[in-house]
Amino acid sequence: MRNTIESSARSLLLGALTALAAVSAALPAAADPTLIYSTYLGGSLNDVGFAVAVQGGNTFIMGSTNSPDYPVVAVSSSKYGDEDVVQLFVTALGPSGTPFYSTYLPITNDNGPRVMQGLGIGVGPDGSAYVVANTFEYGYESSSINVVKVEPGGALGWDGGTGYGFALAQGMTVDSQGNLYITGLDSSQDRDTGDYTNMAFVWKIRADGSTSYWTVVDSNYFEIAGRGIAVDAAGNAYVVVNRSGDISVTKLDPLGSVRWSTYLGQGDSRDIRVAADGSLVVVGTTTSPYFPTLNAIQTELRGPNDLFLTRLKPWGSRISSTYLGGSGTEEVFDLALEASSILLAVSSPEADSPLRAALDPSCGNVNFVAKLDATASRVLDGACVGGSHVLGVAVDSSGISLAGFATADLPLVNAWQPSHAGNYETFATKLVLNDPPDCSAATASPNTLWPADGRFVSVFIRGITDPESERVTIAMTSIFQDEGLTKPGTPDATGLGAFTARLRATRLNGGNGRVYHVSFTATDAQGGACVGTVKVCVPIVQGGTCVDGGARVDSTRAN
Ligand SMILES: [Ca+2]
Ligand SMILES: [Ca+2]
Ligand SMILES: [Ca+2]
Repeated sequence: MRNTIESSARSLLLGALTALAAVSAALPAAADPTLIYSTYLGGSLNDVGFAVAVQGGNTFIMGSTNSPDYPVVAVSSSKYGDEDVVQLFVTALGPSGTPFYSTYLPITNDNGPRVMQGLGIGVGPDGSAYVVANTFEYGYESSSINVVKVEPGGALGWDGGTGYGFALAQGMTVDSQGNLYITGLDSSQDRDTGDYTNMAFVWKIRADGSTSYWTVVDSNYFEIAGRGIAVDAAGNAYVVVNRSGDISVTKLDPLGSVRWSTYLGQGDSRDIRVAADGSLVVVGTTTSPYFPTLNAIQTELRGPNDLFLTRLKPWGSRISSTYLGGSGTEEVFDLALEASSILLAVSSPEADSPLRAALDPSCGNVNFVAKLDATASRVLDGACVGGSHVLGVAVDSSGISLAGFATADLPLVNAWQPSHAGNYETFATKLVLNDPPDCSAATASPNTLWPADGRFVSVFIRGITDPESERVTIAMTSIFQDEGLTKPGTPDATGLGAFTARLRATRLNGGNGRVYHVSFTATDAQGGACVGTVKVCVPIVQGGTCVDGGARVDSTRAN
């Protein structure tokens, strides 16, 4: 257990704060994402954003800092400790990227150098933020879990946690009632033998700070930990547990009793989320060539390890499971779901990774966000943010919020802090990463009007697809024809702005058939759009064809 804590402390904390000195050279941002805002957040020493949450259009970033001048906004009680303490911060930004509060969090048990390692942040329905961290004391082989509630305006609410021992939080979430769930590992030592028993636990804390339950999901003399936790609308918790290299998912009912547990495969899980339809998404890494796959993008392990992404029915049976990775070593830092996609904050450095297929090649070797469709059957898109390393991702209908750390070269858009203050710097970037609908296969339905009896016929646009399978809205923008109006002063078509065109089923006698040119815009739920034009023929004789003389006459104008 001591080894686990020491290595966790070393790899998580020193890894993030000091070992990543060799950040790749300045690279331009990919052209694809639309940045809503992008700003540095930080002071003159090290500032690393570890996690991000969104609620009510606002973005909440938490992380660790030892900067004496981390920006503080609107919180008079905010207090910096000293350079020997790596402290927590929370910064809450409004929809345009301006912080409405930003504060240091208090140092727990303040009696010497220590590091408070940010783990996660969740936001309750009232805008209260719940922060979970682990504190490591220098010179002591111990750690504690810290929990802090931050009120909607940034004032400190309650705080709590475990005493110093061998507990380590590794996953957290907040449900729609403001209940906080933490999973991780805890350890107890037998007084007689000195042996340690390690436990994967789930700790549910109500919004008022009281404990609802603490449940040991599994225990082992070897390595074991709850790695991620998610909660469904009914208050059932789903925890993903690593046990000596084996991954399982366990469901707990709202009182903390185990309902079922299912085995996923060998590897190191990172997180779990509940999708809108109640299905579960689990991500992590694996070195196993035998990780079970089903309906997979990638069926074989590449290189020393790959990511895995497994989807489960609400009762635990597998829907799909895939490797995701190239010939190099991959890592996944965070997972976020929206209705039509799955977002991953990843490191996947090799060009042969499917996660890089939709990423701008100029992104280089930085952590980035990859977007898959909701069924994990396709990689839709990806985005990096200059030379920055993405560690956290959250999403709502207004966009994707990212957190992590930057050394320089952050693209600045509506930047509240446009300059890099020194060393590692947190950043806050919100972007829209959307593929617009595809109009290239659009057709008119019907595409031939017969009989040519002068009726007005409704014509629909078919064949529009959206890469994220979003609902697409169609609006007619123009309707032209290749011959003169049937009755001068009277339109042959209506429907501009509507989703159907109404076309007169007629043509000039003695002509070669009438061709209507119907142009439209197709817009998806995120505002992505394509335009297209379809043709509709009114032949001279039944079954005949039309010769297109071009879009010469505006069918909708009465002249
Ligand atoms: Ca790999
Ligand atoms: Ca800094
Ligand atoms: Ca789209």
